Amino acid sequence: MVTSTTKLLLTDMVLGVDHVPSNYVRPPSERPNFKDVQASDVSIPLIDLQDLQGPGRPDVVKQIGQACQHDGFFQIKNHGVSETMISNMLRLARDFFQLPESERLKNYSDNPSKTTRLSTSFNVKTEKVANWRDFLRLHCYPLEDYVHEWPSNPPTFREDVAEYCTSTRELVLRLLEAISESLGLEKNYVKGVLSKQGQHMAMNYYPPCPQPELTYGLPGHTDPNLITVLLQDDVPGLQVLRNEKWVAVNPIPNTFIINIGDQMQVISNDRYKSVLHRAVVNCNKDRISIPTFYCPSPDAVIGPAPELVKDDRPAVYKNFTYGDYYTQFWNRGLATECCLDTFKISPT
Ligand SMILES: O=C(O)CCC(=O)C(=O)O
Repeated sequence: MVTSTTKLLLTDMVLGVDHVPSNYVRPPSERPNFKDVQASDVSIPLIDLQDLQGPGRPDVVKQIGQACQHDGFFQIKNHGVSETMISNMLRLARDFFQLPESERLKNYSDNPSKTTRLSTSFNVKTEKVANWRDFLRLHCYPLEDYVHEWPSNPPTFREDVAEYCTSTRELVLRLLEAISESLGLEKNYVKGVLSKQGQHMAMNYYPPCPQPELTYGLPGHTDPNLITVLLQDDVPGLQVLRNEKWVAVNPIPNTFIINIGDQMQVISNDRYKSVLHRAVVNCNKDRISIPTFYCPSPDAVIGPAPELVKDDRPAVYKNFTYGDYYTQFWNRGLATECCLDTFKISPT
């Protein structure tokens, strides 16, 4: 007989489960503590990109720079990705996770170095406590290297996801120019350090959870990449650490949430912040989020931009390759102390 413990994916294991299995339960001091979480209201800036290519550009660039410096997170509207594409993506992700188990499992792998894979939690090979999440992870740039590996069910998956990836890449490149300018750098500076560039995407699926106070969809972590463009459905779950308090970022339809990743913190020599964030779950509704992770390619050498290193602001990080950083990130597991600390120049 197949029992719940033989299921590879959470989606299949949770059917009929009325409590959180012990391997998902966090120790009391590490639990979400919902009563201490603040509602987002105005705390995460919402930036209108309408004027980014017009006479209002300096003002939009300034808003982006301030958000990167003070919040590490901001929301954007009028970003150029159509509402139809956004709703297609959310529907496609939902349809994928509703496929029969045998169909989904065709994509299963627990090896983080695979470029297309369906898996669960974070890194089932190394972690001690599991997370209430299944995810499909895809490499997406250059598209022609990867599309043939992606799921072919639902039938429009490859075409719709490829279109979305192209649109989000264009958006990221516009944001990178603005971020470079906001740091006082030449507008192609950040793009220039990424070597051939990389783009990954996750489709995160968080099933309803019978005891959400005991576990996480994803515990607090920073993103190892350069910049992340997050699309979420209408179910709240994302929380961001701000002034040492967790703040809920409630969904606003057709907006993206942008966050600075570890590599941008390094390039900016700590002017911009890669901030801890987490996903919590709830007992009523499943939730979908779709982060696009924009990254350097593995051979790219990352370090503080020389123009941002001054006598009174010495380099905080040594130079390293993104490949080394990324391997370290996946091997150590999600932890609240940031992987960046390992790459700091030790004080003499
Ligand atoms: O689901 C979310 O809102 C956050 C997802 C996330 O942080 C991640 O996939 O790294």
